Amino acid sequence: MRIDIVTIFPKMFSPVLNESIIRIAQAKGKVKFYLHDLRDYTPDKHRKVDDRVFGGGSGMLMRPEPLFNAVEAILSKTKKNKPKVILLSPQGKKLNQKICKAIAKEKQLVLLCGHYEGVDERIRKNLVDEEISIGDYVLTGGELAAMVLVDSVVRLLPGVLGDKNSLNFESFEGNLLEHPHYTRPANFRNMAVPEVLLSGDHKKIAAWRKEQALKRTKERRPDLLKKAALG
Ligand code: 9D3
Repeated sequence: MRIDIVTIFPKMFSPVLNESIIRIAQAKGKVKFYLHDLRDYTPDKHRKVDDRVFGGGSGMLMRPEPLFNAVEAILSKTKKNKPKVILLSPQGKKLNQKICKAIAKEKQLVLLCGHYEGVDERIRKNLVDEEISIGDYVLTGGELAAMVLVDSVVRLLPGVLGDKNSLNFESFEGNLLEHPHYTRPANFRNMAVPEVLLSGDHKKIAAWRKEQALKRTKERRPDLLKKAALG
């Protein structure tokens, strides 16, 4: 997968892209990142990316020229693919694992990081294929949201994670929270691991885990149980 990221803060990305799974995915050739400083695509010498709102009101908007120029420059360099252009914005569809899986099937993404009060509506209407939010809280811009999207999508690319692990996980994904997990020592500062997990009785262990997962989901995320019942 090729991922182009358009942002006024390209330096924010290097620490995230150069650690852990994302770094390994690049080393394995599974993903390649191209960072674009939006100010390089401004038509004026002041490198201005924002402007006031027509009709009045407080705050500034991303002006259309730099974003259109940036996306067009990226498209002209990558003619083979038809990239999916994604705007990170609080008005977007709320990200979930199903959307991550769909995005992981794309050959190329162009991620646009919004700022200020938002973007000129012509960007949304004529440049963007999909608008994504990462949840109902206010960020200062789209950069951290783009990193969340990248992290959740790159780990799904074939060959990035051990496939055994990921397949195991799929069967439960989105339905239930996980049961509690323990590792050694069996007794740590007088806090004991539940007896059943040390019993070697795999049927009993499976039943305990199922029950714990249900209990935990009921307590913390009843919304997930409702969805599981419907699906
Ligand atoms: C006063 C209205 N605000 C909307 C809640 C304006 C506004 C606040 C923050 C507009 C943009 C932003 C910057 N946020 C993002 O660009 C953003 C975001 C977010 O704030 N929350 C969750 N997901 C995302 S994706 C991009």
